[in-house]
Amino acid sequence: MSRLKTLLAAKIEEHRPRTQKLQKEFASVVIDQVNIGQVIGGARDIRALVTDISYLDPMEGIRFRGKNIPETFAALPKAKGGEYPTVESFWYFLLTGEIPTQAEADEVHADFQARAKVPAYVFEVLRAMPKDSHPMVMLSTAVLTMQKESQFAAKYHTLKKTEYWDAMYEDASNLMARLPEIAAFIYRLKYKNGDIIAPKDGLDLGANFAHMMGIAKPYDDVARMYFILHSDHESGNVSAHATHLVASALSDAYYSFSAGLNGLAGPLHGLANQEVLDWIMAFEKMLGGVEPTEENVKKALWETLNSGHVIPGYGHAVLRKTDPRYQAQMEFCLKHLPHDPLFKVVNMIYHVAPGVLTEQGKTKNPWPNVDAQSGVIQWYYGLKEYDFYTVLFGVGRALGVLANIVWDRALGYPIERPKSVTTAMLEEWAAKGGRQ
Ligand code: NMX
Ligand code: MLT
Repeated sequence: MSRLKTLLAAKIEEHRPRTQKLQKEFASVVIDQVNIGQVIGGARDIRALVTDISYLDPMEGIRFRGKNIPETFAALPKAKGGEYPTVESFWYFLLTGEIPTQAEADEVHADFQARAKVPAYVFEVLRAMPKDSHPMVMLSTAVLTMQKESQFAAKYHTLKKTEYWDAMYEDASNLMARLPEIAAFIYRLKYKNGDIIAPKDGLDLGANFAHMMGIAKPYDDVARMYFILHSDHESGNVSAHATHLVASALSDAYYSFSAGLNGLAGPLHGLANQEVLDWIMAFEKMLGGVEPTEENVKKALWETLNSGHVIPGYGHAVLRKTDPRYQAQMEFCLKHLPHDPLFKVVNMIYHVAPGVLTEQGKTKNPWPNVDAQSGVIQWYYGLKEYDFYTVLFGVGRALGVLANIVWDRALGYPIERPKSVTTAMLEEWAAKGGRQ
């Protein structure tokens, strides 16, 4: 057994009594109350999910296993010749909460390489899809197509409940190892006339992805940074929750992650990174060669709001300040592409949009989220087909949601099944001032 899996097994054994004790001795302790606004309003803020993999503070932003973004980047072993940690070391960290040594990270790399072969039928299915399929449909389909590889599904009838996590870990690791090649294949098939670049042995996941995309350095670091930043955002976001929900029925990792990707493909969630570029391109087209200024940005933002649409890349269900993932990418831009014209427009929007949204007075958070800043980096390195951007989010998001469903099975979380009520019941409780 690999060092990662051995450590994970030990961590699971150590953790299980904590969950069991809470369930057995403290099940009736109240930690939240639910009001009508939350029931109608998307379950906002209801404390109803458990994860130890990441936590999102509204003001501070995300912490992975207790570390914020700069701490995470600083703590993990870096890729050879790169400024960012390897995705492999981050996977080890997300699963176990421990910082791997270089040797342990190298072992994950070797393990991923051993698992990386994508079944040929996946490429056949992708090639057979309509040419105008959205890349997220292609990614989700590719993942679902591989369901027949699931070890969890194959062994389900023979496994004890305490052994479920092992098969889920195998499925999650196989999926994680294969996703970069599938994503790059979709890109080259769709936008590069099917001129596919084969994976190369010896490269870490980020570098191999850059290689298969056909984009030169420092895109290897862009890929590492991007996948890590998009990995996890605690458990209530749509992609994480959808993955967890489907996995709670003991559906395997393929079914579950495909569901998560389908949620990520919504414009209020991961597709917002595509929407941001779409908004900027429409704005520039509308200007017809006139220089963007804060004045004409402001006018365009108001036009978007007045037409009843959202400003993509702004607002958040939990965050109440600028997303630190936005800031991390902005720092990258300031270092690598400070004079890029698109970066300048993104910064102009950052100067103007929070004021416009505040003046409009609807959103609880007028600040930018991760999606407002991610496309500009991709664009700069030549990835201008922005309907592909959510696929990049999806590969990154796999790290978080797959690590989570391994732990879901390890801790034996049950099938998720909240209770629904009728509108008449809500009206009755509203009239009585509460549910007696
Ligand atoms: N532009 C215009 N209106 C907005 C925006 C925005 N960026 N953000 C929120 N609002 C509106 C929202 O539509 C709602 O309007 P109404 O009362 O008419 O339904 C009102 O403000 C209150 O919404 P909030 O409670 O502030 O936000 P909520 O938690 O419901 O939604 C988002 C969160 C992220 C869905 C929302 O801010 C949004 O639609 N943002 C734009 C899309 C986006 O960037 N999504 C990506 C989020 C990050 N990710 O990658 O998933
Ligand atoms: C995410 O990364 O999932 C988004 O920021 C959405 C969220 O956290 O609700």
